[in-house]
Amino acid sequence: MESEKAFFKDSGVAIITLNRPKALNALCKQLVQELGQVVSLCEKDPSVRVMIITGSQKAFAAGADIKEMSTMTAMQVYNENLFGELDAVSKARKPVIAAVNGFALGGGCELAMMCDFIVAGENAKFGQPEIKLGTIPGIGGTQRLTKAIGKAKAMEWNLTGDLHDAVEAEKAGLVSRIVKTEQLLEETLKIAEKIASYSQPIAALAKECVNKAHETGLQEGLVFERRVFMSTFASKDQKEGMSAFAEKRTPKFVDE
Ligand code: DAK
Repeated sequence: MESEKAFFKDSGVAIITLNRPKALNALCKQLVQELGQVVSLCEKDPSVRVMIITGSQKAFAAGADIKEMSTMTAMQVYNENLFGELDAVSKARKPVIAAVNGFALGGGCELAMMCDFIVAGENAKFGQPEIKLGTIPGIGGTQRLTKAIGKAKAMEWNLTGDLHDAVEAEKAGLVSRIVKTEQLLEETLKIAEKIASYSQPIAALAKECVNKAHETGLQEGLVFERRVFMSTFASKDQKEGMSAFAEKRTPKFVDE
């Protein structure tokens, strides 16, 4: 197995670890296939409420596997729908957090950006170095990155291929927070467990609304948000959440 998963059933958080140390977790076809399968399984597994995708202390993922990719033809890339399995990450309804230590380069940075947000260890390094290889990003490095950090920085990152540390990435808005390298998983778990303690459908709706902001104009997004807000009032969890507040007790959400 090039990737592995560990379940923390009590808290509902699944930790998916990229595990290909000999190549700094470079995304070969097998790893990507397994990752897509594991994420799809987690989506279906009711005991999983939130996913964390992480790597090692040295590398989240140093990009697509350059050696495997180098001899591919354009038609092979198209016919195989190379890395199409990663749609499982970007289209997941459950929250997915990237916990990044070390290198998140090329496809690795793009994978992290497919997650809902990125928590970075102090030693994290991000970049889109494809230009150095005579190519460009293929799964969001020019698109999601531009939406995340704006045109000027995304342009510079893509045109220079330079690496950027965690502080720079956080300042740019790519990373939601920085934690100590050794505490990356522990800190990310705390965030994931907090999210897992809330109503799952309400979290999924909140996620849909934030994503909508990326895909549409402000007025349309505001109407969408208003409709979704209204729909939460049809849920048991909204009634429970507000009653619990008034009664000064912890809510017991039932995901309905
Ligand atoms: N691919 C294959 N092997 C890699 C690799 C990669 N991306 N990155 C590292 N490795 C391997 C190294 O070859 C080395 O293997 P051995 O020589 O020991 O066999 C081992 O990992 C350790 O790496 P280094 O010896 O280089 O370690 P250093 O600490 O000295 O340097 C580094 C770390 C991360 C700075 C360096 O390894 C590096 O620059 N790596 C390449 C980073 C990179 O250029 N990444 C972008 C790859 S292109 C697509 C969608 C997406 C993509 C493509 C298509 N479609 C939908 C069509 C994505 C493209 C990319 O990501």
